[in-house]
Amino acid sequence: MNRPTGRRLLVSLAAGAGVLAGTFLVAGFTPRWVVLALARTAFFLAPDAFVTFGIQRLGDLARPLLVVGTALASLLLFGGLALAATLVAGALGRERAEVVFAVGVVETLAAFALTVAPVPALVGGAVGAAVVGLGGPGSGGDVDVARRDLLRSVATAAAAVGLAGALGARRAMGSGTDGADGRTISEVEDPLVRELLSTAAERSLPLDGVDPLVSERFYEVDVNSADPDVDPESWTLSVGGELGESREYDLADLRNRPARHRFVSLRCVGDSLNGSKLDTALWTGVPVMDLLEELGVSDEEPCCVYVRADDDYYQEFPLDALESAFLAYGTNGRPLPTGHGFPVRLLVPGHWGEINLKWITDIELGREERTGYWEKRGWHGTGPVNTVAKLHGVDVDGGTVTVGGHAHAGTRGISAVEVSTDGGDTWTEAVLSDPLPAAVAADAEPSDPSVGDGEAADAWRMWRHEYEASEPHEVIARATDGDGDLQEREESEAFPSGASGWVSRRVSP
Ligand SMILES: Nc1nc2c(c(=O)[nH]1)N[C@H]1C(S)=C(S)[C@@H](COP(=O)(O)O)O[C@H]1N2
Ligand SMILES: [Mo]
Repeated sequence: MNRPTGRRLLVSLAAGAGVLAGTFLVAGFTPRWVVLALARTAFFLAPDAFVTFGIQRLGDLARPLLVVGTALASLLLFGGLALAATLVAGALGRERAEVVFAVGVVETLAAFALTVAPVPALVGGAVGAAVVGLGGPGSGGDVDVARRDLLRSVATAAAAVGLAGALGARRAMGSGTDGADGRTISEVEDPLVRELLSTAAERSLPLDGVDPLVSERFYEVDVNSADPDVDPESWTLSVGGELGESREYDLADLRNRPARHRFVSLRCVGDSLNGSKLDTALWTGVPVMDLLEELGVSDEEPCCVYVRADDDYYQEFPLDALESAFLAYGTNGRPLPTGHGFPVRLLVPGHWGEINLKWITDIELGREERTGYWEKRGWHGTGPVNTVAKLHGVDVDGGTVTVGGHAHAGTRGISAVEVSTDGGDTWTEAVLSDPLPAAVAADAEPSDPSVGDGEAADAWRMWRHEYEASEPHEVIARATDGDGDLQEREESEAFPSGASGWVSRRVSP
């Protein structure tokens, strides 16, 4: 490769970087950024086995790897387009200004085709064209680039990337989407929410390094690399569908209905046996059945619910699951964080996380079974959760060992957690936290005696066990659900129906 061609290539790559930076400046880390738009397309087109492998083997790394991989692919794509445009326009003997214009048009069109977002596409195209312009493309088939021009061009692209990076870092710091906003309970405005959160804090068992009954950091699982940014003003939910009447609700419609506060745990079917994709929050919202009853869709005997969300995620599940389902617009006394479905998500107590749709837009009833997003990829996660006792806390203080964690069995509830330190020959019952309180109407008085009463229909409990030991040993934990059924002993991986087995850990006093 001779020198001028090498320089031309570099200018084109710099233009590609300029497009990535320019679109990012406007779109930020959203699906309107070309890289994430490409990632989304790739993910939806990828073979199912590949996606399942990614989730299974790469776990939390899958998402960053996908983003980095797609960023490189986008760089090559937009760099290649810049090169093609300059070569073609140059071969046609166009003037320098026309060559630059051609690059701008090609980059803008390509960015628009990926994102369907005109403003980021235009800005991306403009930055790409500017980089090429400074790189001084020749005309009339002359594709030489002077060294000084090359430096200017690369410096412009680097500046655009730097600016985009700085802006991205600021935005990332400004918007915590993980639900951990660092507030203390006393800073929560609503007195009833404050009362419920205090009750949860009081009932939490003290365990080093283990979340209390309301998670401090709520896990996130998404099929896309960036969360959709839904405009709460124009958001609507369509309910009904194929059977009978349909109706659209906006956020104000939901907020004007009688609301409830409710503790609900969520667990991902992809959570490993002793993994951390199990969390609990206090959610605020309205029962789905209230909306369906108003529509009167029950006489045609629908079997199935089809739900869809703003990020193109979709699921199907049996109608019974909807009985106690809930449309939540609040969590722990504030609006839902973006990462957990702002403005509204579905909660289906007792069922694996995957049918708890975030950014929900459609609830439709029908008479045929369909295949949901994860079922299409081989998972069986539309049913009730498995029973599990997690063992996350192990504290050794001299000869005193304290073990504990959370136990969850969905709507079946937990009736006991037992611990064995002799390989399963003998079992001792652990201390269980008091259950989290049942759902309450959001207009109840905090002092009302019913507040804090009852038992949440789907929330984990905490367990704790303290004992003396002098030798290294294995400690095993197992739960019994509210129906009296013992946690499944046979070990299985999360794929396809959720992990099973009893958690054990080595302890060295
Ligand atoms: N719209 C949408 N909803 C979704 C998902 C998604 O990718 N998109 N992921 C699902 C999965 S697999 C799980 S486990 C839960 C996780 O909810 P969380 O991220 O709030 O913890 O959301 C579910 N709802
Ligand atoms: Mo999940």
